[in-house]
Amino acid sequence: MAKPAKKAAKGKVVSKPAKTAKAAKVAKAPKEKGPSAAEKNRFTLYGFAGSTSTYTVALMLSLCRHPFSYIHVSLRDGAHKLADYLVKNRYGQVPALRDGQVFLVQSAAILLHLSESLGKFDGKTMLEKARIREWLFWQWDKLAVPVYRLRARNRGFRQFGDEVRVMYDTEAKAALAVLEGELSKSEWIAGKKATAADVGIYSVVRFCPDANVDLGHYPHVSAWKKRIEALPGFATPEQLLPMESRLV
Ligand SMILES: N[C@@H](CCC(=O)N[C@@H](CS)C(=O)NCC(=O)O)C(=O)O
Repeated sequence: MAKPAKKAAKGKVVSKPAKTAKAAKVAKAPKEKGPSAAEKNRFTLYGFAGSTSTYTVALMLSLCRHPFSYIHVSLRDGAHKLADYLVKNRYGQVPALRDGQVFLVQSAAILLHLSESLGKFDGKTMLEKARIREWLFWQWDKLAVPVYRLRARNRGFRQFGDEVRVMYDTEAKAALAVLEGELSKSEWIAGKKATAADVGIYSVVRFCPDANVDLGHYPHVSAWKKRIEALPGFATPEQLLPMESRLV
């Protein structure tokens, strides 16, 4: 806010001396404030480039425009089962997120933590908050497991026969039909704007083609996917998850 002009002793208004052209120019173009050192150091994400659960956390941080360091945990070398990693994630899985002094695990729980603590992609009412949790639980219950199992089979990481493949395929399609119905009624899953529920579910839907599940049958889901990809800060797994560690 501009300071009021100073009053002189006799009640006269004394205006400030006029700024030189150079000083005025400097005042007009303030330097853009980058993240502070504390902000930069706050988050470290431990993950693996091919991991969908790591991607969802990286995407959330990117959408929140928050810098983070990234530590590559080599699943191929079994680094996620070593003692120094198990103190970060008791389940021996990626991702883990260091927020200051604490480690957080389970990607859906991390999304909720980020949305609440950064005040972005969070619910604005008790009902919206409850809806976000509901959809994130549903996502793991009904959508993520079949899609991830089918994707892992396609990539040669899991072996199972055709009967099981058909079962997962049916489950994935049933879950997408539920999502299609919901997104035919509203633009976003749990609120009037994008929330952590959209970020979490997007990170599964994105990988449907890798699981041979065709999104062409779900026009509302496909349109919503494009809306997420148009959000400021959106980035792909390739852009966010390198094969080596990256410190900010
Ligand atoms: N529910 C967990 C799932 C994490 C998960 O399945 N991570 C995979 C990579 S995407 C993993 O670490 N797999 C190795 C293992 O389970 O031993 C989460 O959301 O964080």
